[in-house]
Amino acid sequence: MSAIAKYPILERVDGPADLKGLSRDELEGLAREVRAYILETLSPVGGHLASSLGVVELTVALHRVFDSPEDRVIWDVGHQSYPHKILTGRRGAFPSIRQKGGLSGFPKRSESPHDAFGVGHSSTSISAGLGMAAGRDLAGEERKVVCVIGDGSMTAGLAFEGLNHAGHLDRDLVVVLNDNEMSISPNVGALSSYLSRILTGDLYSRFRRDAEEFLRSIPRAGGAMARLAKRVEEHVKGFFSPGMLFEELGFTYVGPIDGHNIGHLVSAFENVRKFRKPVLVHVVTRKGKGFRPAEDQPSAFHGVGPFNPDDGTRTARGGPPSYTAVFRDTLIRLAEQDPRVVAITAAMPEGTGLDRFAARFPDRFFDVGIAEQHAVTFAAGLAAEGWKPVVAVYSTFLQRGFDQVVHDVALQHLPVVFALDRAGLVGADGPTHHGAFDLSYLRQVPDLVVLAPSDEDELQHALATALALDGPAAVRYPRGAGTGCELSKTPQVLPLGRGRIVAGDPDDPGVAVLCAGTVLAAAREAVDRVSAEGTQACLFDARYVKPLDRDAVVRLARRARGLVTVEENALAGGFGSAVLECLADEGRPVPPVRRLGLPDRFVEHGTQAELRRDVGLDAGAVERAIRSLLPGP
Ligand SMILES: Cc1ncc(C[n+]2csc(CCOP(=O)(O)OP(=O)(O)O)c2C)c(N)n1
Repeated sequence: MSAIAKYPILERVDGPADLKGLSRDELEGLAREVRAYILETLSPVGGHLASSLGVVELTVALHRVFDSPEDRVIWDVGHQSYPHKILTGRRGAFPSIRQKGGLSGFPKRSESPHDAFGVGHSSTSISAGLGMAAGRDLAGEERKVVCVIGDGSMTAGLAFEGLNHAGHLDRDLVVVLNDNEMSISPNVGALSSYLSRILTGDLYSRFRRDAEEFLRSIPRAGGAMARLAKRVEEHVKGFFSPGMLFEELGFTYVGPIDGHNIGHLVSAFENVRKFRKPVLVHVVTRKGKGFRPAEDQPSAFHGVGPFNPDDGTRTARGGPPSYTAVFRDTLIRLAEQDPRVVAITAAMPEGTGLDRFAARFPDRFFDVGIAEQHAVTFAAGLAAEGWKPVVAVYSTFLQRGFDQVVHDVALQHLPVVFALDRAGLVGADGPTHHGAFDLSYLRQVPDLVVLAPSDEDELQHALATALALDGPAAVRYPRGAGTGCELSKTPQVLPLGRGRIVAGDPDDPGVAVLCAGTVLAAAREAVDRVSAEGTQACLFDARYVKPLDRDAVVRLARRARGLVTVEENALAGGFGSAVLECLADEGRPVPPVRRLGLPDRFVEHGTQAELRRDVGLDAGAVERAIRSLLPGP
């Protein structure tokens, strides 16, 4: 069957302008086709499925009513932007999504004028949109700015900062709250309960009950008081607006609206278009809508690998356990031995592996919502009371909590452990998600111990070591499968600030290859290859980026003909920098050095293997670096 026959309405849509002439029935047909197209395209490759399926009707209605790109449509997080991409001229390119050279999985300003703001981290849309609204007003221009934010993303402080300022500035701004009661996992927190009480009407009933109780408690005073009581009783419903919280913040509240009813959505947006002040449109959607397996298991289908489009089954990944799984199991073992160990996630229980910890130790587990800054300071508070908090967070998202790491943890010498998952190149999620900077931004913090284990067994030891310290520590490890090495029965506490030689002779090293983290495997391959040809090379696993094993570095540098440093972190300020600083500080003559790591540019998306090859972090690149330090033929 030709593509045209399959998607007859969608095939006619090359941009939002093509939606303007469609009938209500055609808009509904278009939504069905967009959904089918997403399912067909993603089933062999995977991607952010459930959130995108949930906003199909919402996206159709937004592009029907608003005029992107003149009107700015800003998607929060952006993982739900697939229907937006399909309807804004990228239908044909959609099958390339998340693949090297293809469409990004997130809105990206350089990709399309319809992507008003680049994104990947959550809760930025209201601040960015308000800035655009303020910029528009300064320029005396006319256009709408529409921010679409999920109830999960609304839990972050940044979103509240934006709302607070928006009410104050009182500009023409539309915030669409896409409420599906889910973050990646079920949403948490008071705001989430508030929203569900709006939906059930429970808020009003409770308010009335409380008011009635209050009125009954007033003595029969008669006169003015009695008249007031009567009026309150009569008008209590009038007092009440379901979106009272948002009204108090200076927004006009519209909703709740069925987010799968295009007719209702279009009418609501047509009305809202006429407003000239902050409006919050509360839209209720179902995550995974239209694909039963995703509706039933929205967390599993949030970000998904290849799946069967008929029944949603997925093939289990074989091979060695992932670093996340080893962290997950080790932490549970260590927590069994030490009842002071507690664990914290910022809305990522599955992604970090803490879901099992939560099941095993429900009282010692905290999901704080998408609130990395709060997670860090909350952990500091727990540590101040003698607990041993482990904050499990993706490297890229800890960027949000940097000041808290410095001011609330390190400066106060509190023993908080940061388990940094997804350190290094993450692959298809691309530059918003690569954990490219943690070694640089953590290495400069006084008192903080930074461990970069080189395989999954080392990860076990690193975690045990971090938990045994009396100050703060970070342990970084990558996305994906481990090396398949044997796992020690008991995690060991490692000597502080000491690395280890894993191949070659440190007294006669030839070329010394110094590694931080799981790049060791590629380096080992390279060292094995050149050694097999009789070239002398020595391989050093630093284990710690801070404190650095200065003795070992100086000793190797004194005897080596050249040094290669390898890390999956930005070269600027990373492990290689630490090695050079150390040698400069020691006043040593430095042999020729090649530093391998992430370049001073944002690395795009692709598979991890493709990206490592591109940036020069595979075995071939290490081998070339070693050879470049040998005397010429
Ligand atoms: C700062 C930050 N922390 C964590 C994440 C990981 N993350 C991606 S989507 C998501 C849930 C978002 O929930 P919501 O906004 O309600 O959107 P939904 O997926 O439910 O449509 C999370 C936690 C992120 N993108 N950014």
